[in-house]
Amino acid sequence: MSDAARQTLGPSLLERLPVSVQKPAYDRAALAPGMAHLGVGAFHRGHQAEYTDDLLSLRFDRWGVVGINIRPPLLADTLGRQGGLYTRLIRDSQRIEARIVGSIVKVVDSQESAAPALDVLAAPEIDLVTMTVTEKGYCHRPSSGELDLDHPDIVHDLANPETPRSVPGILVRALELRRATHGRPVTLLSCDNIQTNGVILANVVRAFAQRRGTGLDDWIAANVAFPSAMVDRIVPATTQADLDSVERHFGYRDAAVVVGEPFRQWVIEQKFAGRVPRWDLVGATLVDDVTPFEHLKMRVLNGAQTTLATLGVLAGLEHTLDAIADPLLSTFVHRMLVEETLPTLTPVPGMDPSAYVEQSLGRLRNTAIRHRNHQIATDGSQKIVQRLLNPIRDRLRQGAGIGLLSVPVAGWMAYLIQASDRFGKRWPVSDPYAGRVAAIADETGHDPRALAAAIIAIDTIFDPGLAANETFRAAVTSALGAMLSDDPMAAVRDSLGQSEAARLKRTAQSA
Ligand code: CS2
Repeated sequence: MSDAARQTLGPSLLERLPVSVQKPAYDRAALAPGMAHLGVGAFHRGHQAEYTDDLLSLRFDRWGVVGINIRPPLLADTLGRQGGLYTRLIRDSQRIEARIVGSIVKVVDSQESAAPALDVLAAPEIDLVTMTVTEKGYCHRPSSGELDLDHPDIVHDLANPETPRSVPGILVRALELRRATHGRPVTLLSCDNIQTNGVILANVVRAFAQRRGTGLDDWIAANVAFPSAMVDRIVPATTQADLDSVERHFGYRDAAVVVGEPFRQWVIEQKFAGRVPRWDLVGATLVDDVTPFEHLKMRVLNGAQTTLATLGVLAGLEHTLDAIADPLLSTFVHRMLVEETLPTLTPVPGMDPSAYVEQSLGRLRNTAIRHRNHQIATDGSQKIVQRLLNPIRDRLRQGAGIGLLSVPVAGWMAYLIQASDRFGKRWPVSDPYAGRVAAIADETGHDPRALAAAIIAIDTIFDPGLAANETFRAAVTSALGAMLSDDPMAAVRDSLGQSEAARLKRTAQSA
């Protein structure tokens, strides 16, 4: 064995690691698989896999995780070579804490064909499937939460149900195989940042199953649970600098390092089928209704991230930490959350929403977490409904102002428009609607009114009620106009001035 191989993380290195690196406190060799996870990215490694590792240390049981990727990257090259082991670093401005997480017992690459994934998901020893497949993985229409039957992967999978490639297609095929073989119940637990993620997952799986027409949907109704969950920890995509930092600080190589902040939270709807791990013993909260927690997290923390990310890119800033260090953006995001977002939230047991805003903004100021604005702006079309449009709808229903919340909506549009050909490809974007917005920009040119109107007409993102609302259209159009000018931050300054003037007017009227 070469020196490099000897110093690469894997089961044989566990005994030789520095004492400053925490190791699994259980016998990994005795760990058997009991659940699967779809989408083993940084977030899973920094969140659910860590909770499971905590649980295994506290109360050892058959809860090893089989990690499956149906999209790149290949797991065999990283976690696979390391026997599933990886380093989880927690960083804030003061400290760096390293721990080896041992809960992933096996990894399976299923990018070429669904067969390897189906083998795992249909196996009788798998009682639970968690997933982080990103917002777009559900193939739903963000504006309604229903399965998008025009989605090319869904069209493909309905025609070829035994060789699926979409998440709904793969899950339905796995359930079909479970029903035909052992019939054991299973919980499918979404850990993606979509509001009512369990409902959306149930919608897409059951709508697909109904089209199979084999009575499968009735079996699903009786044997499969789709709890909703709110998941939280900021875990940016791992960079080469993160990999290097492990080697520098602790003296070994690890290709699957993940770096996160100290804060973590997991609130899970108590609605399970069959056996489930007792994550509630290690900090997760089980509740009857996740909705108020989801609203709080997605509208406050994620709303702030999307705002800082898109406006940050337009202002030429690289990371969330740079955007929040900017006095104008910091004032803007704080006022937006306090004045417009907070009044849309329903009370959350044991949590003070105002304190939550301050805590969330504090988390975004953690200078050791280098979250790229472009990463957060990725797939913005799938994120703005739960982060911005839903609070806007609630405000409009209350007859309240939306002058601040409309700015990041225009920011999302400007982010995609500026990247289109007509505006000179200033940055590469990744969003399923990027092509559509670029085509709109090509047809409409620079006129903000025409641009905003054509984008708002995309009914899979903007529901018809919101799209027809004149206050919304006017606010977005005015912000978009400023954002496409030479001084994009004028939109931010103007909206703050206008909302302050409106507030003073209301105070004078009520005096
Ligand atoms: C981020 C989230 O990339 C993004 O969309 O806003 O991944 C965010 O960091 C997590 O939801 C925090 O829990």
